[in-house]
Amino acid sequence: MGYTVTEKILSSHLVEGSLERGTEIGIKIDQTLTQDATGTMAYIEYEAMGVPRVRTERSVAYVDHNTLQTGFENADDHRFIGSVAKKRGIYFSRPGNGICHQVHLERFGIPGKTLIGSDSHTPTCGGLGMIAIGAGGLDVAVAMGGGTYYITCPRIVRVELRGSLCPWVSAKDIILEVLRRLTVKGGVGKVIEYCGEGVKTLSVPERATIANMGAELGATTSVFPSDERTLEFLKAQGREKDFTELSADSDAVYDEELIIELGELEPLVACPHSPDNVKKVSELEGMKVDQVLIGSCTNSSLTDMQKVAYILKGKTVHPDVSLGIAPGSKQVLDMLARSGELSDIIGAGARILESACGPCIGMGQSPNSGGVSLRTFNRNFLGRSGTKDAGIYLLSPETAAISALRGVITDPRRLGSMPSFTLPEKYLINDNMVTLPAEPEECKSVEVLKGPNIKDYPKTSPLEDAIDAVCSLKTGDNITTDHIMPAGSKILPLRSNIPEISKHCFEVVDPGFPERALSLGKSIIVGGANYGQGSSREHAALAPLYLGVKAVVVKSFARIHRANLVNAGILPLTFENESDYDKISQGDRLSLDGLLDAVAKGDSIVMTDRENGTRIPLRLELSERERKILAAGGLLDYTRTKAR
Ligand code: MIC
Ligand code: SF4
Repeated sequence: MGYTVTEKILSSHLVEGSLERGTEIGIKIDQTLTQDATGTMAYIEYEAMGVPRVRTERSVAYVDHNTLQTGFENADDHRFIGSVAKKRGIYFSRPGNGICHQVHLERFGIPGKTLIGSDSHTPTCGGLGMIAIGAGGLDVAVAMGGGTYYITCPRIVRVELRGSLCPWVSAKDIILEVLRRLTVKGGVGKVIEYCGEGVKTLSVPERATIANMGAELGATTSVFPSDERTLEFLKAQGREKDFTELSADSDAVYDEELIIELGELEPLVACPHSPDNVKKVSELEGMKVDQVLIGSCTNSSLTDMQKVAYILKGKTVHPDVSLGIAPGSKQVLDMLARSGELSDIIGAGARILESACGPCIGMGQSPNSGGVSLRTFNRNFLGRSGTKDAGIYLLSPETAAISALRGVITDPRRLGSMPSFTLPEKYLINDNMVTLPAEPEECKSVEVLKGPNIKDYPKTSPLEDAIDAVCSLKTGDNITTDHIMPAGSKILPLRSNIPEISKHCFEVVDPGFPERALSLGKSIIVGGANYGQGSSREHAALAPLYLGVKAVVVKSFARIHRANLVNAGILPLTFENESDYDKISQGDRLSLDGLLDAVAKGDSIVMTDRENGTRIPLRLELSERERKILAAGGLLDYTRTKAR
């Protein structure tokens, strides 16, 4: 029996377990990445572990999220990250160098290697044939220290791409079609592996767009083969020595299959407030637009920007529209500047933003009240743009650019014939914004620079045998980590200060939650299906930990958030019968007994609702390792005790 690309990479990195679907496996991690919004905490955790130098083949620390710097906090975080990177053997990508996933794809990703990153869109490098996975900061810190990374052995979905795309239909439309079919829950516990003749028609940056937004499916990751198109990209980046060929065996066995006829796809758009609320652009044509934003780690490659420049050249942005453009990296921006295409973009009236996440994470450019904002990004969760009543639509750069000119949503196929856009033979290579770490003998003298806003990891305590606590919050389905721990320009500067950021926990759902939880001392959250989807931010577990949340009881969890809860020592419990969800009300007194035993060896536990005496059976699906972590009070304590 042959192997899939996923199995080939996983088996060559397997440290624990076997590739049996649904069981926990441990894999060796070759590369890590962090960004600044999750990185400060990841490096606080790394420093607490006491490993002098990273033990990976390559670890890179990026600064791309918190670049608005409206106070000292972000700049202090950047300085802290830079100093830890220098001391601990980590490459430091300075602010201005670009968005972590775009830069990692260009300069560091290597086919066949494993990468974890403290950001949910780390799978972008799946476009290069890597197994690249988003994780919580603490998992990344452990991997930097040489520790094994654990995941549930995924089911593998074969997505066969047939034929080729029609003019002005692009990679974004492919992933929107996958989202339309599978939904935001459809990828949980799975790797999405692309194959078929259609794959060869897509360049690495196009594949990266698709792998990037696989995060919105809840997938563990997405992966493409490494083939002649991969070699073409690596050559153009001056990195052909990093190439290895990698493809699935012809008799490889998959768990599920999906076929997409590329020639039948039309331009698509994800409507508010979920990336799977997908419609055809043609159905929405004529809708008035207030804002258009082009960029983010999904769609900010050189070719994306060249298409935009071509569409905008010699025209003017519609008078009622504000168009913002953020090229994904310094390499992209510099090449656009040299070719004159940047001038075409500026000439049309676009507002040029720095090469960073910016508006994608609510760092500026919030739309007007009730505004319609078209974005080439990957997430349109409620409130993420900074304007709660705005409607955010996710679409391709082609659709975004023509709509910005016309002032209404417009099908880009109206542009008529399309010139061919090909990758440059040579990208402009200048890594001068990547600071190398100090040599091992010099690193002792490097000082770690901590600003006053950088506080310690919250207090943890070992698991207690009984929890008697009030349900401090009951939520519905598909709660995102943006609901739990919102981002945006006001809250992001608090990422390295858990006591302060906790005051905003669940702000968009129930602003009274933080105070209520704190005054209760201990509490339990009850939620619906796919709880914790979206961003990898471990703050969505650390803030509840600080506020005294002991357990989260839901219908089902999203992968990264569940792992972050375990890492924080918070019990992740699921209903045995989903209908029991209806029996609990917010404010009910809930109790769990015999936890030490159950966490040590059980797979179920009964929770009693003291208000009405109802006994609710819950599932406790834990690996042996997770049992020990929870008993110790979290991964940090567990790692420390193991090291002793
Ligand atoms: C996001 O797109 O939501 C983020 C901001 O990049 C997050 C990380 C974070 O919250 O810092 C992610 O995707 O993991
Ligand atoms: Fe940055 Fe947006 Fe990508 Fe997250 S999704 S890494 S905020 S560009």
